[in-house]
Amino acid sequence: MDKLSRRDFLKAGALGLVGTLGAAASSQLINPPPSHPHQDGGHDGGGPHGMTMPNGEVNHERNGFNPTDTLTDFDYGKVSTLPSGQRIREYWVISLNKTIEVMPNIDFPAWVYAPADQNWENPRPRIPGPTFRATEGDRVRIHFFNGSDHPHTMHFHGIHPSGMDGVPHGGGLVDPGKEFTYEFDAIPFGLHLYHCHAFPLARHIAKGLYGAFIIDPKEGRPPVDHEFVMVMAGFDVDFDDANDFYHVNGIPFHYQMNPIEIGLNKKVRIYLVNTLEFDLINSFHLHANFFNHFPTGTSLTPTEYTDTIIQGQAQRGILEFSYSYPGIYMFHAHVTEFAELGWAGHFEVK
Ligand SMILES: [Cu+2]
Repeated sequence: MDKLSRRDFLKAGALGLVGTLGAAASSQLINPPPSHPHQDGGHDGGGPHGMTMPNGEVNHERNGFNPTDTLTDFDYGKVSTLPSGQRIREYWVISLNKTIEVMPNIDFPAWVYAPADQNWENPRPRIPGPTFRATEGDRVRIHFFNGSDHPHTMHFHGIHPSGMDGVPHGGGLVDPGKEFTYEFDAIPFGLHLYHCHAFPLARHIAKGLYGAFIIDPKEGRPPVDHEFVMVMAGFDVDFDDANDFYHVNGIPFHYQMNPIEIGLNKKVRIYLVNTLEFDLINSFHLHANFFNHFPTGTSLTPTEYTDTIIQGQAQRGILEFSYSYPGIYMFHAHVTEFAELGWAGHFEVK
């Protein structure tokens, strides 16, 4: 197969040269014929609203997850109480090799963290991995089994002992067929993340081994009507250490094709995490609105009222807003190239 580069994808979108790309690209890319009346002839081709769009949905069932469900899928674990009275949340996670259809007819040989029932039964592969959610001061115990064919770890951001840091030199590297239990207290409150820390690090992360880790403050956050988690990342489908597609919660363009419904004047809270490899920055821009930004979620007081934020890799923040006019509103990376390669979505305010 010809090498595909993101420049090729952009060029194809611009010039209608889809047929000149490799088979995989030509079978999925992107723009319908330039018949749209509002087509402006711009470089983004002829999709609806002048945007690039895939020509269909990926097979969510075969992938094992649907990003619409991921938005609100918070994993609180199996809850019990330690003799000390401390609450403990237990999780079972298995890493797997898993083929994910990231764009129609483009399969990516991913590595995934699959949440599972006790003793790793009924694993549920997904990208990103599960959104772990605990309360400040809880004990968190993660039973990790490596069901893939490469060594992996689970490296959590947070405050914990060295041996629980999920790095190779700390004993946290888990060989295929082996298990390891990570255990630590959930501190500090905020929005964190976890990812594999085996080397080569960029490759292990970019293959899909990342997820969000929310620690709620003891007293909680003010109630809202909608809470969504969004993990921003990319796919390097031709393994040239450059991203070909960008996405939120695993599938490029998903929320553009499947708008996220929110209520008029309802309060929205987004837990936004950037795990993108190979590009230095990512960003989030909200259309026709402004949001309060709580960087890393470690304070209950916002630091900024804005409509665009930038995140380097592992940066994260909580965004709060509401819409006072009904309609369809875009949100996307304001690295516009990323937006045209998948990192774009819609809110539908009703
Ligand atoms: Cu790994």
